[in-house]
Amino acid sequence: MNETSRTIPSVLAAAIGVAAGLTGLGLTELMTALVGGLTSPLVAVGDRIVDNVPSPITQLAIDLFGTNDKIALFVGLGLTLLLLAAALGVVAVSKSLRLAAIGLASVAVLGAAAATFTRSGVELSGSLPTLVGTAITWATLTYLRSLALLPQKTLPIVDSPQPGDRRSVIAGLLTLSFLGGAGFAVSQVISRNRSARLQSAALPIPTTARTLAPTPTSAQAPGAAPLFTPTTDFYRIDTALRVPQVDVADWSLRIHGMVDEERTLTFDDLVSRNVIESDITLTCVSNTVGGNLVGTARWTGIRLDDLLTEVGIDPAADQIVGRSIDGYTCGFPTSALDGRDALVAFAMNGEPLPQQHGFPARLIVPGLYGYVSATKWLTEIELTRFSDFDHFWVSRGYSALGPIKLQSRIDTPRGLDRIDAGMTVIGGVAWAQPIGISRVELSIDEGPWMDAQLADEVNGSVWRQWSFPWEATPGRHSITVRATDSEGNLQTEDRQEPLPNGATGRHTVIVLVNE
Ligand SMILES: Nc1nc2c(c(=O)[nH]1)N[C@H]1C(S)=C(S)[C@@H](COP(=O)(O)O)O[C@H]1N2
Ligand SMILES: [Mo]
Repeated sequence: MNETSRTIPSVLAAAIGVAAGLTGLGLTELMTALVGGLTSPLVAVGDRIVDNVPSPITQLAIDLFGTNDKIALFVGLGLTLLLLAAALGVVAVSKSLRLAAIGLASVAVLGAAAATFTRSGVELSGSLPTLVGTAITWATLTYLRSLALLPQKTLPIVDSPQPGDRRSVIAGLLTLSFLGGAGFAVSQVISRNRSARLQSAALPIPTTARTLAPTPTSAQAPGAAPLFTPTTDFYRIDTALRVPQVDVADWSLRIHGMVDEERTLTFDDLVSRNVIESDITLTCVSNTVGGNLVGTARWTGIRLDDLLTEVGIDPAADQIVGRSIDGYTCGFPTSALDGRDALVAFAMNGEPLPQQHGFPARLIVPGLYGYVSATKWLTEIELTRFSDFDHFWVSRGYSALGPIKLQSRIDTPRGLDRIDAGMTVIGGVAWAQPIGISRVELSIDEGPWMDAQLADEVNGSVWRQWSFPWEATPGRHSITVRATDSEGNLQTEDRQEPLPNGATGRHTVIVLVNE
């Protein structure tokens, strides 16, 4: 270590590293937003984490952060990179440039590998953004370093800087960090605009052969969640850190595997078929008892059974696999084609599917958890056998089959709500897709079970709303709900975690009633 380098404080060295990292990452993001078909290394690394973390940790993340789990992952990844970049700066400025090069190259190899070996196979252009980003980071790093290590006499500054004056270094690193930050911000704007543009290409929604009447208000119970979940509030669960942006002009749906006649549909082919609407409650296997990873929408699409009858299914096939453009797969039994409205859906609540919910088309199968059935950004339907193919979550510890379990939830009052004594309404939802609910009961303070009032049923695949007028007395009370399905099965009180095939147990809320 020479005299000059020892005079650089480590904070400044770390800041140089961070500035170099920000510049490299920000400009790489900008490049991937501008050039179609390139994957951001940040997203690629995140994807590989999502694909490989053990399922109990995924579930924990969902429990802790809910649908913000992706943001949590990015924040964690960002902080890690920040620390690495700071370390890179310290090593480069105060220790050895060669060591810094080795460090940066190692991170780059990870990033490039993550973007090359993707879920859907080997992506040859995958490492390109990482290479560019690494080059920018290195150039920035060495530039700022040389600025910082420049002997005082060669500094071409008129008001002769004092020894240790580092204005030019700080100005340089702030400028470059700003450039990186701006690159990142612009990349976000570009991607948002592209989403809006791509989505408008799917308009108008075609007229349907079976248009549903508006749902009667008698199907909505007081105190229960809205019968139809507003699209903006609809839960979102998927492994896609960056929502795939699909152009309907390039999109197609290929139906292949154990079929008599393989077929490929364009988006126009899809929407010019026999289109129907169906109200269906979608449920996530990761939903905990009382949780909100469940929502109801009016879906527009074509019937999957019609489509598959046309192509002809080999009787030996027992699994229908839905493959997404991002490599994700669902798989469910051919026996689900029993007349329920299994759909290839392209609209949700009267609008083209939002990007996050699978634009331009997805599967929706009543009665099956989303992880086995509801492939978003659908591009392939493959007929195969369970013995020949495991869908995405199977190797991660979830069951191959995912029928939705009978469940019920109290929406009002919320847990630990403080309410006034007197008449109040308890309300909520219960579901047993596709057969429906026949009874909902409540128990206050573990007392006798009392029947709740059921709102009208929309269909067996939509959650059933219920309410219960309650004379609340002062003090602390527990309210527990249980449901019975239309075949007389009572919701179990046995508690089971979401892994491997859906939570069981009964929802209880504690409420505090004022004097
Ligand atoms: N391509 C793709 N489709 C997917 C998933 C995914 O990770 N990737 N997740 C599934 C799961 S687990 C659920 S619960 C539903 C959720 O659909 P939503 O986000 O529209 O509510 O999508 C399913 N379809
Ligand atoms: Mo899910």
